[in-house]
Amino acid sequence: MPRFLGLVLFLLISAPAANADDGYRLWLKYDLISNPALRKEYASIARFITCSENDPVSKTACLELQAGLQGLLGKPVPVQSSGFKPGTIELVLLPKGTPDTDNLGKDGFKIQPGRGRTAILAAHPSGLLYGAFEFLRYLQTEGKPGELSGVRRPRVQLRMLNHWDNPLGTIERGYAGASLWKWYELPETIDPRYRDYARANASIGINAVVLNNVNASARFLTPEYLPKVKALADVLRPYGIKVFLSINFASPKTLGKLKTSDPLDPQVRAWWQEKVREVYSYVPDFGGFLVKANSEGEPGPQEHGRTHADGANMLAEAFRPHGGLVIWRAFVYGPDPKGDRFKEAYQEFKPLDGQFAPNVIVQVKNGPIDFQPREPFHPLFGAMPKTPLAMEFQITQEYLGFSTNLVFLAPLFKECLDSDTYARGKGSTVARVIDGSVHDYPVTVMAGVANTGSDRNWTWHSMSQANWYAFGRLAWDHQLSSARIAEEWARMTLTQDPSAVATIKDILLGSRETYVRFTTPMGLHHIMGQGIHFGPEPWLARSARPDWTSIYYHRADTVGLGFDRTPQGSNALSLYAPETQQPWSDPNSCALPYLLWFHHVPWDKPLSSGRTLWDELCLQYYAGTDEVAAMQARWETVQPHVDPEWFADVRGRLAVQHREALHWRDACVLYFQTFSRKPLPPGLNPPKRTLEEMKRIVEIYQLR
Ligand code: GCW
Repeated sequence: MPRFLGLVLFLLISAPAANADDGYRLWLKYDLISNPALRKEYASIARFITCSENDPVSKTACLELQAGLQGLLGKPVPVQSSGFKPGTIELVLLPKGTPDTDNLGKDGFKIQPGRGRTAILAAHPSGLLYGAFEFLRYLQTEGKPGELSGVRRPRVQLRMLNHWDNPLGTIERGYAGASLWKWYELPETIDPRYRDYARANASIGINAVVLNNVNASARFLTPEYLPKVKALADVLRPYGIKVFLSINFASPKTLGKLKTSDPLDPQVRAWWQEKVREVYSYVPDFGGFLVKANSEGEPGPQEHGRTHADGANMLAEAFRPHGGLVIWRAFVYGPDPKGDRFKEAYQEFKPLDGQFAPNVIVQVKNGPIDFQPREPFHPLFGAMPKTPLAMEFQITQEYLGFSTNLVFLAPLFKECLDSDTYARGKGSTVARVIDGSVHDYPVTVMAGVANTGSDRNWTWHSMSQANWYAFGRLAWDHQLSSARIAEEWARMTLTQDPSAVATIKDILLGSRETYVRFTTPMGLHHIMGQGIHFGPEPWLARSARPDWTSIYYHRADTVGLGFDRTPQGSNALSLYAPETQQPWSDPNSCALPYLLWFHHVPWDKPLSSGRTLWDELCLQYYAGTDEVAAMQARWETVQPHVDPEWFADVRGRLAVQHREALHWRDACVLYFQTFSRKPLPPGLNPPKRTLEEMKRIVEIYQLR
């Protein structure tokens, strides 16, 4: 064989398959639609695009539509600025005063299929952008005629990612590599990834981004960093995305060299006003500040004897001339060993309702503790009628197995959004508090702590891309079901094969409950490894603060398990409306997923399942672990239908997840057994490892 032929053969064999999928393209693949009949049908309605608008966002809409259609249909789709030929998709900005414009609002759009022409109508360019992506989604998910037409409007105005990215490129609680933002080479060098990030966000309706960590460095407000922020804002703007920054409340002192950062000090107020003016000189459409104050050691107004409202209002005043917002976080808790962390944000913020300036929004985590695998909704939702409340979800899996575990978060988000606060009677769901319809909030925000990073596939665990997708879709429309979101994502990202789609959807939909079962069943919470928040450490009894230990939360003793939050205990239950309290207040009828959130339950108490607490607990740990094995088996069945690289990646990670589930199961069952002093229920094989061995394994997780 001639030498060069050998080389060619070698290259052919060793080159990755043409369709190898490294995950970079996310759900925006735009590969050729494989069904020829469908392709033909779609091609007949998408032969040309007409777009006469010249603003940057409308132009983006047009180019995205063109690129997407060309990929999906496998042929050029020319763009024209006017004219009409059969098969035209027309992007139309409705003139002000057209009856439809009010109805569509800022970001809404209407798709009107007609004979030979499909119109995408909007009142603002961003509506055209979202309409273009909706049209593409319709093709990508092989939509049926009739599904396309109609008006779509987001239910929440600001659909926002919060990046916990630091100036030196690390990400707090980030598991997908380094920060996307290469601060050291900005503003001169613009990584093409910024644009791809913007596209992905725009395709799911995300329109706001906080670039840096809430544990904020004052550095971002310096003349060294503001040009970098401007460079990023310039890339994101054509995709309809506004930029926000997290700030450090002590900046007047650290950066401005003032004697104090007291929010009522006139010099401090003037400093912030000047600083905000300077920020706007770089980014004229700047969104505002996100603030973590007097929380986990971050500076804030309380050091100066002032309230959260004083601090927020001072900043709000600085933003008023520019139309910007102050998003003030409610994640605060004090180290009171006798207190209950569950109640602290409520006690701090509820009395301030009505005291915040109109351009302040208070951002509340979904649950009262901290992004646990399952939490009851935060009692502040529904309790602050005069203060717009933003939702803060966590997309990065800080407490959900980082990126080695497959956990689809849409069901977690939905469970919280669908909870009823009863603030204005039945149906006052958390979702309706957030979208402003319960209390008529003038500004509405849903934020998610991002799970993106510099890894090629953006999220490290390739299936975690679904969580970024789900967050955006739910921020746009909280009425979408988890099942629909899972199906859309699977079709756009992985396969069109109906049985494989069904299997992937099932895996996704069950995954969060499985994770809860093998880590924190029945309402256990905050029993994970200290510091890194990974793996089980239910025995953790000493830490810098009592509310960072595990025993503070599970309260195991020889009598039973769980945190009594009834009137006999901390009475945190009383923070909820009576109708919300009712199903949780009686240990005999409390739904099992919430039981140990609210009750200290005797080990041998019979539960609604017919088993005792101890038996049920063991069963849950074992069932959760077995469910991971079942996920592994189900994933094997999709092999013929998904990209080999993806398949192998997920297969490997599921194997890791199974090993970790066994750690959780064995560690927790053996540890709680030291209190229950009971054997495992019949049919369950006792762990092969001892508690001491488990402690050693977990200790190794924590080693530096
Ligand atoms: O969940 C905790 C995290 C911290 C985080 C904090 C917060 C950014 O462990 O890493 O800090 O919450 O939300 O402020």
